[in-house]
Amino acid sequence: MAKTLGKDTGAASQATSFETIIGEGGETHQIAGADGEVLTTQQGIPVADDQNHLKVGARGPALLEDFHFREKIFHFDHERIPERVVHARGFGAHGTFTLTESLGDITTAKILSEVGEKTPMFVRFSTVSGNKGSPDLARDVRGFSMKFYTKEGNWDLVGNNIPVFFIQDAIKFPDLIHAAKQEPDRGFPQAQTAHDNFWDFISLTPESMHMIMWIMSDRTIPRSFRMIEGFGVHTFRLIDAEGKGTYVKFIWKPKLGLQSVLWNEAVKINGADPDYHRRDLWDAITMGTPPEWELGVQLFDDEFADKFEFDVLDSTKLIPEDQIPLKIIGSFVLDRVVDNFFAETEQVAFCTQNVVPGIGFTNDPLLQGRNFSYLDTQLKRLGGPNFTHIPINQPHVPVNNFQQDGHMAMRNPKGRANYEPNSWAGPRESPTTGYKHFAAEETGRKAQVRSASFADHYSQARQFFISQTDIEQKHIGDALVFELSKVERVDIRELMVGHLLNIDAKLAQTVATGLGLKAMPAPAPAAVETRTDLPPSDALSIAKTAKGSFEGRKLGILVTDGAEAAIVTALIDAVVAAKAVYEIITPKVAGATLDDGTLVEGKQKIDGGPSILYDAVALVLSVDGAAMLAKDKTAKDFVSDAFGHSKFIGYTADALPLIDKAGIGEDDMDAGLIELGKAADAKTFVKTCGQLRLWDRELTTDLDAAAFLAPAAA
Ligand code: HDD
Repeated sequence: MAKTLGKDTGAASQATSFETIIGEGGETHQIAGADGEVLTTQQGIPVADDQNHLKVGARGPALLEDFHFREKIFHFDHERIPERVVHARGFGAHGTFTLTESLGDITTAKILSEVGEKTPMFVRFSTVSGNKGSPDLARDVRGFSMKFYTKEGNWDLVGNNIPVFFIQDAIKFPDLIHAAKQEPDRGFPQAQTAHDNFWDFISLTPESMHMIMWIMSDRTIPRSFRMIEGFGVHTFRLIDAEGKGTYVKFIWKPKLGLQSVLWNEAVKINGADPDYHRRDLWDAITMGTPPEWELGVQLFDDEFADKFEFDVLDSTKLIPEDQIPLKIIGSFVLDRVVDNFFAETEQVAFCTQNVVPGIGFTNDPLLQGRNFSYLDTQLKRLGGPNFTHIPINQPHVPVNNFQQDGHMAMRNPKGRANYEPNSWAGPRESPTTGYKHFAAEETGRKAQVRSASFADHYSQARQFFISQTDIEQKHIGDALVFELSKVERVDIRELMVGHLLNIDAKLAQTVATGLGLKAMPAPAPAAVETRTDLPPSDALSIAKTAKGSFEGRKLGILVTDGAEAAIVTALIDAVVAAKAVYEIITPKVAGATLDDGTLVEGKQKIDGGPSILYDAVALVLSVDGAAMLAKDKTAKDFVSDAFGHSKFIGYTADALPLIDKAGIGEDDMDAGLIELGKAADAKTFVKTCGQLRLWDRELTTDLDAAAFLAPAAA
């Protein structure tokens, strides 16, 4: 006998009503009310029972006749599509690009020439080497793919957060990716380059050395997608109405500035919140603080290309902003999260060859190969040639052609003509508005060759390294030592140090010391000697371009019962004024009762809110609260990690026993520990947090600092 449990008006999220009853076997049935939505099969047939499949008797065998059961299981069995072979882990959002400066004199592309034009767009951020379920804070390049739904069709810019790439010719891409991903015999490591195969390939591929400097830098452990730059990497071409070309590189800069975390922090974030980056973007958009980027271009002609030190077709090289300053032409904002992750983020299909009239390719041998690969990949992933019919991939302009049929065809034209030329009706060519490829003059011998102009593999690697601040250089050394320490073959470690010798002697020495090499290996053979005349460029450093603001960052406020309400309130006010956000962390998630009797709710219980999730922390504790937390390992880790990660820590005097028990003695108290004696101190503290980290502290908290501080070998 069914037993009625009660009626529900579905107040939480649904407007429809339902009745909940318990079935004979004790299972729960939710029965649609009079105005309720009725569950149906894919054929629209109403379903009476979604808890039990059809059987002979209550304990008998299943019957094939149960079409609802079979359809439901069949559909579930086919829910997955192949994950992307690279960049499998990703997160997307919708936004709008607005043009502020016209490039109408050098391109016919409307999106780049009509000032004020707002173009809807979709962006997908990703990591490269991990699978779909890998953690967000893997040390990895971030993909930065953009689809612009322009008035002239879709334009895809499929870039990264690093302006150069590992290889020069697309034919090496499968080797690079095989080497970076899990080793084929054992199926690990996941989302890590710290293993033999990767470094074996790299040490035998000197063209990757510039990229290696970038991936060993803090760029590959970003604080947030909102705080990374984007680069189109290749030299593209803009084309005007007369068919004249202008070379262009696309670069986008985050309004919040660049920021990264520390490696020790990244490792812990991956455990505490593997979705750290996607949650951060989701939160920022849904809380009404949408991230924004400026889109800049570097424009140049053949004359510059001919005199530039390197080949502009070589994707392992960049053009320093000091040589060609960035021209900011617009900005885009990401202000809408997806309705459905699968439909949008998973099914979005970016193709480098999707360009609109006025934008063209160059002969960059990496780009030429990509233009084949992406379309090919979509066929495999999305199962047929009609992936452009999926809403996220559909252009926002009419699509008219005679391509027809195929799997899941959703756009099926009416009428008799399905060919052209024809004597019926239908779309026709347009020599005036149609896409015209750049009419390049090409000559040459048919051969499998690499241009000699691509042969310098170390000079820009060195330029990048010398452009970093001391602490950034230290991080590059730390990362190399960490990764190469995971490499089992000593000859690979040595060969890598040999390459580093061609980049910077001190870096090579730091890494050799860090690895405990017995002797310095010989420099790796170089096709072209490293140039030492390339000047440092500030734009290549995260620290040198810092904005000095706490905007968009997050303060973690640890609070116990009896803590000073005035300080908590002042901190919250200061954070809000700084356009930042905060989370209250309490010993129990229900919250803490402050000294004025108010209850402040906890967003996190302390075990779920370690300090690695915050940009800075404040300890607002009562005497009893501090005494209690001083005995708690998690609370001590909260403080010692924040200290070890060079974060700013605000504290009330009563919190000192916890600070002490966290291993921070009186001698360790530095300018990054700021006492919150009175409410007004909160403002000063949050302003100081705008410096983001007290980097000097790292030299006293890290064993590897010794190797870094040692003088370079002669
Ligand atoms: Fe690629 C995906 C970026 C070289 C072949 N690539 C992919 C994505 C990004 C990049 C961001 C994810 C797209 C998404 O979000 O869906 N790839 C780059 C950059 C490169 C690059 C910046 C060098 C400058 N890629 C590259 C080469 C090849 C590929 C040389 C092959 C010859 N890439 C692919 C692919 C992927 C892809 C296999 C996998 C999934 C997809 O395309 O849609 O076709």
